[in-house]
Amino acid sequence: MQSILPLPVQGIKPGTSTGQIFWHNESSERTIESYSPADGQLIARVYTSTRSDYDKVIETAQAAFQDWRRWPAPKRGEIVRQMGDQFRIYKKELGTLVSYEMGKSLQEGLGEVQEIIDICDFAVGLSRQLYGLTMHSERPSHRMYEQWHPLGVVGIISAFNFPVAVWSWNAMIAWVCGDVCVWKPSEKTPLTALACQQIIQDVLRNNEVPEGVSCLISGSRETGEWLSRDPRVALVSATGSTRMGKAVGSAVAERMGRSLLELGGNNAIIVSQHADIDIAIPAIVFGAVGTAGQRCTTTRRLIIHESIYEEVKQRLARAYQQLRIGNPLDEVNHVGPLIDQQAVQSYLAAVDEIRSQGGRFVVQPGVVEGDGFESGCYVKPCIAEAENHWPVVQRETFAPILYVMKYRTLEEAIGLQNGVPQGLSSSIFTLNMREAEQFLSVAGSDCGIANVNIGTSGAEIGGAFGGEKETGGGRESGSDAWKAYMRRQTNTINYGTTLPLAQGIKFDL
Ligand code: UN1
Repeated sequence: MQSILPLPVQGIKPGTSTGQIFWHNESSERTIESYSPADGQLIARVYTSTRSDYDKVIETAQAAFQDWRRWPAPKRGEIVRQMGDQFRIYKKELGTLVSYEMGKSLQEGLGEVQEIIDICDFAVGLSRQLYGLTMHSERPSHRMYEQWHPLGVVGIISAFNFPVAVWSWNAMIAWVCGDVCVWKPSEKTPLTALACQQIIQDVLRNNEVPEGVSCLISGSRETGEWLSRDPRVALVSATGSTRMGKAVGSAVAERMGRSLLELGGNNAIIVSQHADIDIAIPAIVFGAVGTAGQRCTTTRRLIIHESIYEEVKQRLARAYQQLRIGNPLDEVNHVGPLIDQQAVQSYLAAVDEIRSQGGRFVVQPGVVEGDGFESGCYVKPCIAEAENHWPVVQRETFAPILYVMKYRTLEEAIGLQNGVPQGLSSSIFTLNMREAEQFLSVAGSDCGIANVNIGTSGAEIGGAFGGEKETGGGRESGSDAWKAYMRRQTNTINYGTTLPLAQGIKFDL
């Protein structure tokens, strides 16, 4: 069995991988250090790509596109099918590495690899369904139809919180569409990205896939800027903070490129007086503390009907007492660490701000210390009574902080739910059909995802994933999100013997 990491791990050269990992002679002296937030250990150093490494990667990717785009889409699907098989084989190893490098629970690390497997299956089917429409022409003996062609080089900027799944949502779909991919993973999780390249390497080699179809570059913000500003990169798909997304979006727009943005969320659950509270409680707790509050779909706000406010609050406080915080690789634990100490600082800053604004903690915050917590990255999930308009509530803090507030009428609840700059995920717990339908109606949730009787996180890959407003408007993964990775061409064919013009225009010579 091959290792899921190129060995030796220490001192990996710029990760310009095409499956066949390039080993450039020239490489920067600069490295990224990957520390595990689970135990604070330095796992590896990875060299960052230099500008000249980057240019070589893009040139190789461009050349690969010339060939890859001519492969029939179902043949490209076959490559993705084989990749899915590889991820099935290495699910445990990759899931464990995700858990160790990123800090999410092993269950969630494995779940993330399952998302890769699922999107591979989805993409294989899709490879036979990249449908265009046909139209009836207004002119006799004319045929009109549309077809979808690949875009070219797709840049993928992914975040630390889903270090491998988000890449796969983009890459697997882009590949069946005929694009080639250049992946810049988060500098906080470079190893899991290398592991993915290693896992698909044999599939690329054995099938003689042109070198450059799958590329990896490593670096920080500057490397992302190269992608955003580069007219050779047709589409930049970026997942991360709204701040990063604004920078990427405007740089790409400046050169009339395409971007697909999947940015911050500030997701709320409305708990109606008609809710089944027994299912609402675990959904809220998983949504708020899962991945230690570091999903973009994390439940950050809870809008509770005043008649059940005290009851829900108390039941949540009791549920939070059961939470076990600790090493994510130990399956008894529910909550792992935050990604790094900088994340702990922003958690603490948010806690201070909640207090100074008059917020009252129902479940107390704090940093966990002592044996097993030496990395300094473990924090206590907390619940605070807060008001929706406070600046701290209006912004996304990537930590397990849940704000609770009450409402009287459903209109008021929907107003609070929508009353933030972000628009990713939302949900309502109610058994009342009118309430549920109102929440999903045109006058209901303004988010890209709106659920009934399930939480805000844990979306399946079959749906289009993404959100509105400052979340960026992009859609990834399932449904017809594939269209973002292709260009549409409208074709009109005249098989007659005359040249009638559209709109009845006469032009006789
Ligand atoms: C993200 O947090 O960036 O819906 C993605 C979910 C996951 C994906 C989250 N399937 O929570």
